[in-house]
Amino acid sequence: MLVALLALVLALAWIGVPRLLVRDQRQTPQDAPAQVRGQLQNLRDAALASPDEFQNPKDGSVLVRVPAGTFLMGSQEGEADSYNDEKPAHEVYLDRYWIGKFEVTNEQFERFVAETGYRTTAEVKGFAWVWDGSEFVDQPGASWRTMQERWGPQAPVVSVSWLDARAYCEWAGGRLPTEAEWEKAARGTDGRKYLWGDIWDSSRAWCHEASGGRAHPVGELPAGASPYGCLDMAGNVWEWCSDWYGDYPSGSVSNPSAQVRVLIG
Ligand SMILES: [Ca+2]
Repeated sequence: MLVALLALVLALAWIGVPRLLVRDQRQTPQDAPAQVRGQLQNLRDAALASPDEFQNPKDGSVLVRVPAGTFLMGSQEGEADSYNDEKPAHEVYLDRYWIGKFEVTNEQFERFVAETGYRTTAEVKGFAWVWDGSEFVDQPGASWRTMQERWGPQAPVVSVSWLDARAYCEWAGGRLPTEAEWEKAARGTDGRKYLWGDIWDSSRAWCHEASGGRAHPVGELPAGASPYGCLDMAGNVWEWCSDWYGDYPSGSVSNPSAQVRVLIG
């Protein structure tokens, strides 16, 4: 699955940070275009709301419940379109958690900024890493604000650093998901390769060839929903995870995290 996602992401390169850039132990790019999908856990409201879905009043995010249990993480040896850093496939146990159904939008991020006065890394440094059609370039003056002007309030927020993403999630009452939490929310527990099954379908995700080279309002492709109902996990924009990057374990693990920031989906 990760393999599939990575393949997709590489195809998507108009926006996002190639995961391999994160792998070489350099500092995570502070101005990387990315967005956040807040993940809440043990929030009091969750227990009072629907058993499977509720809305976080702080930022308006819809959260879906992912039950406790194991799932298969990573790709099998010999699997087509797979990368070595996504192997071996291994069983992971996760406690129950809640994760954002949609990518966080510009409108939501603006609410966070209005309430806190937060300045993103790109705004402090005076530039952001922006896809120019063939590669990422440092673009003076670019930030989530300029990208909002370009793609609109319902598009996912981009040009936010990992620190920005973490700050947003903390403000919203949650945290970034680990890579394992993200992957389970995307592929469920039956070992499927893509969110919807084992066969790639470019009509279900805003991948490079279908997107027109731009981000789209979140949730426009319901046919691309994950088994838990999460949307745009494949395609649209990449999303920050809380983890540090690292080798996958060879055996089963429980509630893992790793060591270089992971950007996915
Ligand atoms: Ca995505």
